[in-house]
Amino acid sequence: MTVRSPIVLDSDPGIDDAVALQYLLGTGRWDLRAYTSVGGNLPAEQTYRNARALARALRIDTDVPVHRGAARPLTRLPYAAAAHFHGPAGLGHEMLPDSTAAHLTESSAQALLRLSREHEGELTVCATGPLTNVAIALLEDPVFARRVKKFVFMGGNAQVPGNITPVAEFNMWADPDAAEVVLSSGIPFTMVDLDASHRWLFGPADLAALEAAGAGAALAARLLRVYTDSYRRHGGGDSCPLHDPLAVGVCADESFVTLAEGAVVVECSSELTRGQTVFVPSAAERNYYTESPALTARTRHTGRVALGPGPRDFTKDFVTTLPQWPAMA
Ligand SMILES: [Ca+2]
Repeated sequence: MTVRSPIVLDSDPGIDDAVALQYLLGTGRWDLRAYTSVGGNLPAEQTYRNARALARALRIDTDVPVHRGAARPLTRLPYAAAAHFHGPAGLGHEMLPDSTAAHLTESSAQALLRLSREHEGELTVCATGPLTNVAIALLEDPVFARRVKKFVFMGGNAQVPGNITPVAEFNMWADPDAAEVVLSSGIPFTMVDLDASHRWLFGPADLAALEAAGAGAALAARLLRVYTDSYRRHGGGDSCPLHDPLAVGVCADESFVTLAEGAVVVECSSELTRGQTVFVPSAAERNYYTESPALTARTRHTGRVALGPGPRDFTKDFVTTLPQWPAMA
């Protein structure tokens, strides 16, 4: 029997978060220790509600604790709703019933800290929303950065335009201060950004495959139909990117993306370029930029940054893996 590795999914469901969770379960390779919600696509209370309902729909609510995330970004006003993309309550047109599990008093950040101690050196943390919870954990205990084995997040854009402003990706824009805390902390990060996620598209043939995959994939198919319609309305054609599922995929297999080593500095002061992720290739890859003390001081910690898709077909893996864990809604 395969030993499953401990992981926490920190998420702001959200449609692509929802299917990322089902995909994670479908891989069968992870021991999901907690599902920690964070505000982002919707206010924190709504993403928490959605996380509980999804845990129930995916039949994990008796085994996997769901935690409530920070009520607002580190220094900014509470999250607005991206309802125009994800539907009025964040999960398309679904009205999923709440879980009957007890509400926990331990917050998402507290759960992250506890699990990093219980699984020191072994825990993978995958974040598919703003990085508020992870930043709070790091501010509370900076050693968190050294206890996690791997931190993979969906967010940012290294060499391509943004998706919420011309220069910023949504998760980084939603809480840039949190992203800056995390990316300068020394945590071993892998940034799964728009450079890669906009290249793994889910199209009509993939939707048809999911719709044909049986009742257990019907919820995901309905959600992805709404998501694709949203992208179509915003000029995205007949397909949608698999942002959050790709981050989950990269936790297990980096060959879905092409990675480069470097530092990422997040713009926090300017409203115009808020949340822009400035990718600075590692010293071995560059011989300029050295005259900026600001950059030099802030590029001490490097991580791995996706610069494009990798050799292994992620969309194909997603479509075949997700139905392995049937939903009951
Ligand atoms: Ca998300």
